[in-house]
Amino acid sequence: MKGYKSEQIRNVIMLGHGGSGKTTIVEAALAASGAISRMGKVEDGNTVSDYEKTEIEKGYSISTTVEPVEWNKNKINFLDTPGFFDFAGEVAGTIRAAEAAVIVVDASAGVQVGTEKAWETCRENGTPRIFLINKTDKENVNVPEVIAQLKAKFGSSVATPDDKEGLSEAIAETSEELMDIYFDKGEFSDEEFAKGLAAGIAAGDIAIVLSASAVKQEGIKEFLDAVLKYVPAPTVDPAAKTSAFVFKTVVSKTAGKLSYLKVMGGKVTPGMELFNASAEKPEKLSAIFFVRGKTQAEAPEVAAGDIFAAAKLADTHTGDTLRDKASDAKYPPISYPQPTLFLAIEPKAKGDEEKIGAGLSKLRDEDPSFSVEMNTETSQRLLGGQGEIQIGILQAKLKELNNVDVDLLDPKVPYRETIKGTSDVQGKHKKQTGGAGQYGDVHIKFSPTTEDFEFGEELFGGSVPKNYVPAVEKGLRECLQKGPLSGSRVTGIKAILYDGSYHDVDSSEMAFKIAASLAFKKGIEEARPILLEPVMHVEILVPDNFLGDVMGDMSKRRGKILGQEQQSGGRLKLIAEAPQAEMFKYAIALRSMTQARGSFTMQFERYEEVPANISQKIIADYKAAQEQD
Ligand SMILES: Nc1nc2c(ncn2[C@@H]2O[C@H](COP(=O)(O)OP(=O)(O)OP(=O)(O)O)[C@@H](O)[C@H]2O)c(=O)[nH]1
Ligand SMILES: [Mg+2]
Repeated sequence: MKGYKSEQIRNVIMLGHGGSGKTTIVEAALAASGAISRMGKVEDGNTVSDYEKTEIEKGYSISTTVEPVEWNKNKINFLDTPGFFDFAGEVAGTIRAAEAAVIVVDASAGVQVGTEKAWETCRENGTPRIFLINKTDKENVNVPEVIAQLKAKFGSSVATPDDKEGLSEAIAETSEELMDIYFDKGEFSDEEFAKGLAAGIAAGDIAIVLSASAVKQEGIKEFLDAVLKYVPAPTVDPAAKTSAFVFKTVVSKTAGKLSYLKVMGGKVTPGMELFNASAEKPEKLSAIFFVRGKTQAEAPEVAAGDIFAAAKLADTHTGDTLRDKASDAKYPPISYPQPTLFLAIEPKAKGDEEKIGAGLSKLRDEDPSFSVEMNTETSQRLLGGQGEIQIGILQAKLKELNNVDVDLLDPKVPYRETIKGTSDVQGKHKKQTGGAGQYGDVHIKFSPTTEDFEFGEELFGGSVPKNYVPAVEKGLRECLQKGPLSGSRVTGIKAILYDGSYHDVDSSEMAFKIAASLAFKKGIEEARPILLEPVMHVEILVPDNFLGDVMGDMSKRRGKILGQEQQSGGRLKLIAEAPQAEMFKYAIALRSMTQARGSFTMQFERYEEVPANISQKIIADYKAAQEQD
C-alpha cells in the first residue's frame, strides 16, 4: 500500500452495541473499495477484521483491528472495536488513535445500551461522531423512527445530511455568532453552512446520521463519501520532529509481538532509531507495516496522522510514546476502566504457578486493562477484569499461548480473627522422658488492642529468664498468621507475659516458643474470639428507574446505603457499604439488574465483625476441613 499524506488520512473508530454490525460494515467498505473481491461473513469466520482464532470460534470481535480503506484518493483507517462491554479496555486504547467515531446502530433494535455507552465514551474523549444505522434490509425496520429515537436520546443536533433545516438549527446552536446570523437572515449562505457544519461536527456538537445495509452492500459508498466529507483529517504537524503513540499491542504465537502506533508528528521510516519516552530506552523500528486485519505490507514511509504497526519492539508497551531524540513529546497514558470482577486463578497442575505469572505478564501486553494481584492473606492470585467473558478469554489465551491450564474460582474472603474479652492462661511444654528433654512454661494475659499486636512482659524474680523472652514473643507472632477459629490472620491482640517457670538443662528457645503457641491458642479461645470481615465502600451509578432493584439487592447482600446523589442525565449515585464476601460477583449482578446501564467502583473500607450466624458456619466449615486433612 502506498503512503498517504496527512490530509488524505481519516482515522475512524467503530463503536456501538455488540452485534450492531461494525465488523460487517468494515468488510463491506473493503469490498466497496475493491480491497477484497468478496465480502466475508462473521458467521463464516472469514472477515478481514475478526481473524483471531477465538473471534472465529465465538463469532464476535474481541480485539481491535485496523482496516485501511482507500477511497477516492484518500485513506480511511477503520479501527474496528468489540462492542461487548467486557472489552471496554480495547475502546479506551483505540479511541486515542481516532479523530472521529462511527456509532453503529442496529436498525431493528434502535438505541441500545451500547449506543448510549459509545456516545458517552465519545463525549468523555471529545471525539466527533457519526451515526450509522445498519441492517436496514431487515423486515419491519423503520429508519425514521430510529432517527427520532436518536434525537430524543442525544439531542436535536442529530440530523441526516439532507435535513438542511435540522442541520441549520444545529449549526446555529453551536455559537452565538451563528445564532445571530441564523435569526437575522433565516438561513445560512452555502459557505457559512459548510463551515459551520464542519466545525460543529469536529467539536462533537453535531452528529450526522446515515443509514446502510452492510450485508446487502447498500449505502456503503455514500457512507465512505460522508466519512471523507465530514470527518476531520488528523491535525498533526508533518514538519515536527517524529513522535508516535502506541495504542494497541497484538501478540500471536506465530508472529510474536506487533505494536500499533499512530504517528502524532513528523514521519516514520523503516530502520528509524527512536526513543521510548515512557520506558526511557532507545527503540529501533526495524520492520514497519501497514496492516489490514492480519495481513501486513511493508511501509516505505508513514506520514503524520497515519497508523502503522512495528514488529518486535523490545521495551515498548501499549500507552508508550516513541519519539525522535530531539522531540519532547509525551502523550498521556491510556486510562482503562477499573476491574470490577475478581476471580482466583489457579493452575490445574501443581507447579505451574510460575507459568501463570509469566503468561499473564505476556497477556498484559495485549490487554493492559486486567489486574493481577497476590492476596497474601488468602494465598490466592486474583485476576480482575470487566466481566466473566474477558476473564474467560484470558484463561483461553493462557492455554493457547503459554500452554498452561488454569481454573477460575471464587475468591476466598480474607477474614481475620480478634478477641473481644480478656484471658489469663498458662502454656506449658514439657517432654522429659529419655534423651534430651524440653521444658518451657509461660503465663500470659491476653486483651484487645487497636494495634495489630502488642507484646510486653511483667516478669519478676526470674520466673522466665530474660533470654527466653524474645522466643516467647516470636512464638506468639508466628501464631498470628493462622488463628484458631478459621485459620485467618489474627489482629488486635495484646499479650503480657507475666509468669512462668524453667528448667536449668531442658529449657530452650524452641521449648519456650512452643509453650507460647500453646498459650496463644488457649488464650484466644478463652477471650471471646470473633471473626472480622472486610467491608467495602461501594459507589454505584444507576439510571434512577433501577434504584429500587439495586437498593433491594444491596440489602440482600447485607449492604447499607449511606446516601445518594443526583447526577446528570437522570442518573443517581448510590453510596453504600457491603461486606466483601457478598460483592465478588456484583459486576455480573449489576449488569443484569440494570441491563448493563449501571456501573460501580469499590474499595476496601475497614474490617467489621461477622454476624454470629454466618461466623458459626465459617468456623464449622474450617473445623470440618481441618479434620479431613
Ligand atoms: N440483516 C443484516 N445483518 C447484518 C448486517 N450487518 C451485520 N449483520 C449481522 O449481524 C451480526 C453481527 O455483525 P457484526 O459485524 O459481527 O457486528 P459487530 O458490531 O462487529 O459485533 P461485535 O464485534 O460483537 O461488537 C452478524 O450475524 C452479521 O451477519 C446487515 O446489514 N443486515
Ligand atoms: Mg465486530
